[in-house]
Amino acid sequence: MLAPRGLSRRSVVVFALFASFIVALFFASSRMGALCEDGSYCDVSAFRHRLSFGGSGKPCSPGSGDAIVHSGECAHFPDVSNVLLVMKTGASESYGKIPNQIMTTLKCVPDYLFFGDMAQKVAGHTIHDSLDTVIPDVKMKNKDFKLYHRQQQCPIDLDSCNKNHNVGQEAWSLDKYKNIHMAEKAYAMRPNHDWYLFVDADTYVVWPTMMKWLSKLNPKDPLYIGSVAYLGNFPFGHGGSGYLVSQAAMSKLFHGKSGVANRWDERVTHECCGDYMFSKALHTETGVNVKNAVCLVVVPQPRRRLGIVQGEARLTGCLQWPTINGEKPHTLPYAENEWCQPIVTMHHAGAQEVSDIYAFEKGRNFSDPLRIKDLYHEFVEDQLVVSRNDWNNLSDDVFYLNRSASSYSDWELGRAKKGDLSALEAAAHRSFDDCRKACDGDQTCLQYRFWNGICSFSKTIKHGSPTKLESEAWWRYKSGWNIKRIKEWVAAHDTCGSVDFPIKSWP
Ligand SMILES: *[C@@H]1O[C@H](CO)[C@@H](O)[C@H](O)[C@H]1NC(C)=O
Ligand SMILES: *[C@@H]1O[C@H](CO)[C@@H](O)[C@H](O)[C@H]1NC(C)=O
Ligand SMILES: CC(=O)N[C@H]1CO[C@H](CO)[C@@H](O)[C@@H]1O
Repeated sequence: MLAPRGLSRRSVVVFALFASFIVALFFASSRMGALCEDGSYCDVSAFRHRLSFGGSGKPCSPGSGDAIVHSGECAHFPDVSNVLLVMKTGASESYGKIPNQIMTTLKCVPDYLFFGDMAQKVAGHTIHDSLDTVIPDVKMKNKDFKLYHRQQQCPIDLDSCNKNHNVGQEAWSLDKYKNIHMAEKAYAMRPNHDWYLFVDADTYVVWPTMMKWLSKLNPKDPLYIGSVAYLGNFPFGHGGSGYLVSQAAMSKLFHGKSGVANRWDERVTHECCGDYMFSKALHTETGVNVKNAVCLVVVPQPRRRLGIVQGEARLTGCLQWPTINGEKPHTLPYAENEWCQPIVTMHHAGAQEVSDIYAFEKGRNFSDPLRIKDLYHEFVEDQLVVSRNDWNNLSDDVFYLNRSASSYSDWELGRAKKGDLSALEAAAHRSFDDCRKACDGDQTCLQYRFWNGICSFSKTIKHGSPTKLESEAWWRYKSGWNIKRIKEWVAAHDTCGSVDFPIKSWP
């Protein structure tokens, strides 16, 4: 480059340095796109995060598009750059669930990975095939992989190819092979995060509260934290509720090793579930066991059939912490022990629920903690009415029934109150109205349900959901709430102290 006449040699040197800086900057920024292909988006903070070995990235830069960057939606969102979110999905559900997550809870999250059972691009976002590294022999010989192969051969949209199959069952059978592989892949792709948070595509993560909790834990401790369920006597973090694995635990499991997940492929064919297998693998390879952040969760339906028992306080002696949670606003029990507690995940949240909870969080400027009671006030309080037909309010604390009037299961008979019944209690099983009168007569009863000749009380507030419309009156559900008593209960419990989190340190 020619120096213009009249400039000193020093000016020329400064100019040349400046020019090369501009060229270098231009070059570096064009490289960033390539470096960020897996996560949600590429910006300088994600790039810097990668260089800074995961410790303390810049505060969250919002969303993927420039429009979001300037809208300020993420202005109050916490810095989550030390957590890698690893979301599990399947090709048969990904188009329905992933775009909604991206547009809501992931909007302000700088980096995350999606893993499924097929390599896909959903709304421009990469879904990695967690199963491409499963031992070929296992994949070829096993009917669990029927869906996997069909998906790969599908020449049109997957919904059409899956339409004539029981895809729910097939996706469930395939799902268990994913967990260890996706953990291994996530660690290989992002080895430097402090925390790895594994969730499903219908899990809602309450980021501000999650970050407050994580700030009290040390990722250098080998931690694996979840909502504990048991298979046989073996504990594991329930996948849908989400589980957290610290940097120390992940590196113990994967650092400097290869083929860790492959060591389990054959074994998985004989076992039930991927989250359970992850716990087995982690325990066997490193000795790290799951720590419980919850004891109070209703087991998702498919698991019941497989004989898994969710952790209960009496089994584990743990505190009643629903912080990592398998429930959502309308199925959560609102009760003494949980009311003031923080909540960091919810499960079985449909797209609308994810969207609604996100809007709520945004409306409160992503403040923390989100307590269980906040969900009650926002979502449930205004919906409670005196009674609802064809509705199950999940009341199941105490049952009143007539043993000789119908045949009842051992579970139902076990819950039935025996002896010492008041006149109201003795009549409770006769009708919905008798059930209501009995509930009104018991100071601890907040709500009740009548079904199948059983009157059941609940001492906690649960909203529940509609039931199938049965033609025979005997089989129709009807639920009622003692609104006045519930309001008094809420008023008496609504003042909370400072927030407390379940697991504070290790060991
Ligand atoms: C949220 O923040 C904005 C400004 O940053 C403020 O005007 C508004 O009142 C806040 N809302 C709540 C619920 O705190
Ligand atoms: C219980 O059911 C039996 C058989 O239907 C009936 O004869 C009896 O009167 C019932 N008892 C009460 C307390 O309702
Ligand atoms: C806990 C409880 O009562 N669960 C019930 C909720 O409602 C469904 C059907 O409406 C029942 O199958 C569950 O047992």
